[in-house]
Amino acid sequence: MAELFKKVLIANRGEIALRVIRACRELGISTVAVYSKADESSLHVKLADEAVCVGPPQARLSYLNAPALLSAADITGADAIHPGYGFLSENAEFARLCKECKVTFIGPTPANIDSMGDKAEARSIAKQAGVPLLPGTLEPVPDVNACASEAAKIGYPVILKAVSGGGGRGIHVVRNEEQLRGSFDRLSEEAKAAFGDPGMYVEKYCESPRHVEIQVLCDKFGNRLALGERDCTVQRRHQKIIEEAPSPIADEDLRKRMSEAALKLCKAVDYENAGTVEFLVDSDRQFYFMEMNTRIQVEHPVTEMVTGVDLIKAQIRIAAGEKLKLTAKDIQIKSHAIEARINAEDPVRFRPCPGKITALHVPGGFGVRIESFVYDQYTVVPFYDSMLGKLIVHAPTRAEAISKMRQALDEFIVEGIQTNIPFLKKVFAHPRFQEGDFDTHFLEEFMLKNE
Ligand code: MV4
Repeated sequence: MAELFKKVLIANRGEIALRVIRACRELGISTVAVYSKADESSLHVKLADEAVCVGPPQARLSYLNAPALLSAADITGADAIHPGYGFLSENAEFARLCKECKVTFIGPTPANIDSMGDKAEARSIAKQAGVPLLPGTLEPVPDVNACASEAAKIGYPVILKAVSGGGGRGIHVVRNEEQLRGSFDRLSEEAKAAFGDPGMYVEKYCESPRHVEIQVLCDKFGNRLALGERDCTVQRRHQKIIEEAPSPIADEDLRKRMSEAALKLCKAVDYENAGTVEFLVDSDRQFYFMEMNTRIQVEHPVTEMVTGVDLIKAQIRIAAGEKLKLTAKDIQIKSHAIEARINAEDPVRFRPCPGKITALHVPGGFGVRIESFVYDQYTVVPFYDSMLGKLIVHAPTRAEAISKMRQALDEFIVEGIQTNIPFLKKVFAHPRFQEGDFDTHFLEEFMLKNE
């Protein structure tokens, strides 16, 4: 067996930093936290074996500051870096820098990150690998005329997407040529400003899809495993709010076909470590490749609950050169898990709502898991995203999981700051949610307008 790392530096903050610290502890690996000046009193600083301040509050100067992070790894003697999600987790250049500094980046190869980071290239690779795609271009369209002629071939409505976007950024639906001509140049300029790349591609627009994604683990020896799907259809402005596993619309057959497609893509790019292949599923339960996320995701715990696999430990073991011991027959999904993201935001306008937590009671009990970095009297700082943590429930059936989630949310007490807990309670009480009968427009249609 390959030797695991001696010391892992966690290049992140918040709940995911704690999640990684705990996994390292269990594996007998010591940990280095990094923190910004605004995070001095964060739990990840207290729970790690060592902690290094890497800069001022702004993420650009701290959690995104590659030289500072690599210097911290150097002075503490860390032999690996776990990037968590967000920040530098999908930055191929950072993964390359780690290699140059002889520190293992716990994640995919720089080439993996690059090929999936270019959304048109990812489509092209998926197509070659035989993964189902919506009709559309496999390369960026050079200008508005080319875009209009492609759109005419595909048939309206179409969706314009930035090649370097992803996760709902840089996308726009157009329903006719006039709308396309009215927005193409502006979108391309916005993409250039946001991602440094004006490239746009065009795809048939799917009106009422569900977002279903497959978790994969791949080792350095060509062993690849799919760990079932997560349904992340409940979103607001491309912010996921509730995720569950399995998907209410998946059966063994759909899961098998989506898993095979995901693994074909992994094989095509020689993917390594944990990843997620995102699909849209239309109302006829046809699925289409959207993009691949080359990181551990926020919602990974629902997969852990239904498969029994610790995905963070798996990432560390794979990066250290261990072989995947699990095979497809070890993955049997017979229970249900749901995650709700708990955000510090005002429940009406959804605006971030930092401040001091003056009282805190978190739910517990059989099948209730909390992943959070906050504690009583902690002050939520305004510099980062507003997620305080995640509540995950696990039960034999979806109905029981929903019931458990509702009890848990009722037990939750957070005073001093506003949270989205009241909003979550309404979603879980909604008959359409309870029936599993919703698409990506659910929150906008049923929660915001009619309330
Ligand atoms: C789409 C789509 C419909 N048709 N592509 C949004 C996030 C990014 N990963 C892709 N997204 C979409 N792409 C085609 N061809 C609808 C969405 C979409 C969406 C997808 C998943 C979850 C929520 C969504 C909300 C609006 C739009």
